[in-house]
Amino acid sequence: MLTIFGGTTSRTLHAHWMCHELGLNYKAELIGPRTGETHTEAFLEINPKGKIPVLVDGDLVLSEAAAIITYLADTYAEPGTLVPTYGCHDRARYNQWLSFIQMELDAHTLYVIRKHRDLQHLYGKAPTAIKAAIAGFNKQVVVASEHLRQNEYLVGSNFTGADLMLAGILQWAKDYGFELNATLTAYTNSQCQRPAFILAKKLNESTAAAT
Ligand SMILES: N[C@@H](CCC(=O)N[C@@H](CS)C(=O)NCC(=O)O)C(=O)O
Repeated sequence: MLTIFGGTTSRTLHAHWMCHELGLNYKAELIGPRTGETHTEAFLEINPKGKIPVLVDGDLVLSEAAAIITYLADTYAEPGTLVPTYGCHDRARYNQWLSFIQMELDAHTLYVIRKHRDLQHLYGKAPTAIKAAIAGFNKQVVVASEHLRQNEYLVGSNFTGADLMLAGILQWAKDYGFELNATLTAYTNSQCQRPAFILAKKLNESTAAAT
C-alpha cells in the first residue's frame, strides 16, 4: 500500500494532487508541520529531515515534493502523460520548470516570507529579506507568465507535474496577497478546476492540525 505522509501545506497538497490525478488508492497520513508529529521517533526513522511530504511505496521512501510527484507519474501514469518520457527535450524542460518553481518561487521567496513573517516567532524577523523575497517572486513569476501567455501548459500540449507544482505555488502566492496578472489568474483557475485538485485540496485541509 502506498502512503503519503503530510497534510495542510502547499507542498503536501502537491503529493495528494498527483495521487488523485492518477486515481491511486493510497493511505493519507495527514500529519502536520510544527505539531510534533514530524518529530516523533517513528517519523524521524522514515524521514530524518523531520519534514513532509513523504511517500512510502514498498521499499521506497521518498521526500521532496517535486521528486514525489515525478516518481508517481513515472511509475503509475500512462507513459508520456503527466510527465514527459525520459530522454526527450520536453523532459529536460520539465526538469527546468520544476527546479525553477522550487528555487525561485518557493525556497528563495515564498518560504522566506513564511519563515520570517508568518513564523517569525520561530525563525526571527527579517524585514529586508522579506522585501527582497517579494521583489524576487514578482520578478521571476513574469518568466512563467510570459511563457503561459503563448502556451496553455508549461511543457508540451498537456497538463504535467510542472503545471501541478506551478498552480499550487500560485495559489500559495495568492493566499500571501500577491496579485497575479490576468494570464496567471486564468491559468491557475483553470488548473484548480481539475477534479483531482478539488478532491486533494479537501483531503489536504481535512486535518485539524493546520498551523
Ligand atoms: N524541500 C522540501 C520542503 C519540505 C518542508 O519544508 N516541509 C515543511 C512543511 S511545508 C515541513 O515539513 N516542516 C516540518 C516542521 O517544521 O515540523 C519539499 O519541497 O518537499
